Amino acid sequence: MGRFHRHDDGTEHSHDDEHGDHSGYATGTERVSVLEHIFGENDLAAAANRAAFDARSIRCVNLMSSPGAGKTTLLVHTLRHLQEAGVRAGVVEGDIETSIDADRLAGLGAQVALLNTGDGFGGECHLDAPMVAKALVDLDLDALDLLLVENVGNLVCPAEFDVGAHDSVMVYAITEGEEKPLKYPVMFRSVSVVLVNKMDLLPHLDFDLALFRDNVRRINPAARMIEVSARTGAGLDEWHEWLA
Ligand SMILES: Nc1nc2c(ncn2[C@@H]2O[C@H](COP(=O)(O)OP(=O)(O)O)[C@@H](O)[C@H]2O)c(=O)[nH]1
Ligand SMILES: [Mg+2]
Repeated sequence: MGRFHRHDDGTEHSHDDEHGDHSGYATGTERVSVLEHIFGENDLAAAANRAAFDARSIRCVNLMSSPGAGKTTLLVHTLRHLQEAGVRAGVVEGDIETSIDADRLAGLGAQVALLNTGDGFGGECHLDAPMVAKALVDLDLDALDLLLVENVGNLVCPAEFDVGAHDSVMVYAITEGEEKPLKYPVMFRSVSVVLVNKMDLLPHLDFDLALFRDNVRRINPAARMIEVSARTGAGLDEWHEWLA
């Protein structure tokens, strides 16, 4: 059996063609029931998170990517921008271990709640809604306009867990190649925006930008692609406008 998978319309099935089942669980209906239960619990917690945001008119955006694509570097720029724009921002910083990224975001005017997922089996590879709910306790939600969630770096699992965000955004580094939208379609399908990052490196790479854009379109025709460099700040105005 391939990985259990659920669509927004509620239909559920597994795919043999998307990505292999690396869970080590026995196959069969029992496993499907366990997964249904996990997703059901997660969806309840996600709805509660979203209700808490909506009650305070907070917009919540979930940032996902491979490790090292540039989420934290982007957040440094974005938090500076939000501070100047008078937007009261918060960050839920998800990492398997360490406070390295949370520390990088200190002093930029945002409330930061750190979530280390290392207690799970080998360290959870994604954030789920109950984890985010725990982090919310550390934030003064009444003093927030915008909450950014930096998910754990991974192109597979984070896309499968609703954390209660209103939108999901992917940071994609052009050093990752053109074909990843085809290899990780669940992730690319789950986002509204793909920030195509590390554009400053384009002259030094063989990266075929047109082919990458075509591949994203094949998987998610509605996704907006914004070319940026989180290192130099290029292209970030368009991203900040989208976020506003
Ligand atoms: N050249 C270049 N490097 C970048 C850019 N954005 C991030 N990096 C570098 O990529 C590495 C990983 O970035 P980080 O923000 O920690 O990625 P994260 O794991 O997604 O949070 C760091 O060495 C960054 O300096 C970019 O736009 N251009
Ligand atoms: Mg990071």
